[in-house]
Amino acid sequence: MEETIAAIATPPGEGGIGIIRISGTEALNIIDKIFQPKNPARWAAKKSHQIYLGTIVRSKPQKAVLDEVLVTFMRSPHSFTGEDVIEINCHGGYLPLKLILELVLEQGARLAHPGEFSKRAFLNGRLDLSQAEAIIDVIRAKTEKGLDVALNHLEGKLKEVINSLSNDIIRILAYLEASIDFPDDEIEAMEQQEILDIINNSLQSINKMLEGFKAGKIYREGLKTVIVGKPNVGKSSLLNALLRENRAIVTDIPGTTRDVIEEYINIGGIAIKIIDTAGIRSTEDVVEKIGVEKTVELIKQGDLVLIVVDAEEGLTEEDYKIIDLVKKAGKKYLLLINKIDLVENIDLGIENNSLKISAKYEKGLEQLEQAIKQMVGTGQVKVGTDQMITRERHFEALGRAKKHLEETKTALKNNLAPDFLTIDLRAALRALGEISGETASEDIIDRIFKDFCIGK
Ligand SMILES: Nc1nc2c(ncn2[C@@H]2O[C@H](COP(=O)(O)OP(=O)(O)OP(=O)(O)O)[C@@H](O)[C@H]2O)c(=O)[nH]1
Ligand SMILES: [Mg+2]
Repeated sequence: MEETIAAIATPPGEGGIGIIRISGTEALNIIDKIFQPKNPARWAAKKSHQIYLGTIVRSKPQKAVLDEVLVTFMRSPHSFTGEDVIEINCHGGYLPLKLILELVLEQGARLAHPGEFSKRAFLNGRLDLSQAEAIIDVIRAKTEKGLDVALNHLEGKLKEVINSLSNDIIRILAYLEASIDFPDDEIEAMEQQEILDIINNSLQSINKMLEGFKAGKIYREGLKTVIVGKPNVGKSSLLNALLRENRAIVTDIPGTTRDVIEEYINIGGIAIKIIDTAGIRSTEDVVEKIGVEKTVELIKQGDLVLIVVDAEEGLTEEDYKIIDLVKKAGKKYLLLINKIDLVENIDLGIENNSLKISAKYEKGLEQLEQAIKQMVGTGQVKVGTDQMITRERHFEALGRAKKHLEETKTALKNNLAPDFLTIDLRAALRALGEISGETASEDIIDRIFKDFCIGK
């Protein structure tokens, strides 16, 4: 029998209310022992999906009321986890939550692991894996668009698409298996065309999702934008200007920033993660050197690089080296000519993707935001949010499904025996099943739920 689990479901700290969640076969027994309902007759009926007012009472070491609470009861299987679930709404202070949780644990519940409620929901078939992942994305969404995609997945939109792809493959498999059992009937031309059509349709739908991945990922994680440049060109000033607050220390001493600073801004519904870095130059200072190495690493991880140069100084050899570094990493970048307030006329005349700005006097920032929006290009990706994939895991599995479907197509065209086709079709099916969780290994499943917080 599964153990009954319990945890505090609300974040630590003071709040108006706090919630303790209990799930499992013992949930009702446990709450019965510690809850004194205001209306015992009503509580005795234990109607599901109702709220009951009362107090939580401890009997040891001496009888004491711990808090006045509202208890919600959701009977299996109509609950989040699919098991009997009790939620105790108490006052949102550290002590009531802690004391009530301790009492619940004393009565036989075990403290839940991170994500264990969601994992049970998955194991009991209340959610597929893509929906479980969406829970975390809803909680962590940084923009409304990111939230929109996550909610779509939570609702099961991605699950539907994956299911329908799987069902098509299963249909072909069933047909092919029948023809393996009756080998005398060859696959006729007509049927072959039918199979091809189904596969082509599936491939089209998969390709669309793969294409939308970049945009989807940006919606989920934000666009990683790395600010680089020589020391003292105004990188931290730019970060502050974009954030509209003084987040990073700005001084006229080169080498001010040594640690990487990360913050989020919202440009047109897209979360932009801005990363300020240590200035790049050949350096003897050990601490600074580590910072520079980190910067090179960050360029590699970034989606977009903002290269800042000093208008007064013009483009120096060091600037060109940095531009080269970014180009070599194959990154999209914008060249920002900063401190234009200090010069009358500048014509650095090289890069067409350059912008003139003044971080200190907040000039040219709107154009910069506009340019970033354009470079993201998410508007050009025509994928509905319902089939937009946002996770590397989904992208990778879909890529494999695609490969196997293409191989099936080749085998079909070469008139290979049905056995050959079924091998690839099964592999495609397995790949799709990893997204829904049907064929995901325990490892993958564990990794996904470990990412959750306790109580979720
Ligand atoms: N006139 C003018 N000064 C600026 C502008 N932007 C930055 N500065 C000044 O340039 C100096 C360096 O600015 P920072 O933002 O610290 O430069 P940084 O690139 O982060 O420098 P490091 O962290 O040392 O690599 C400061 O004195 C800023 O006030 C600008 O647009 N115009
Ligand atoms: Mg700095």
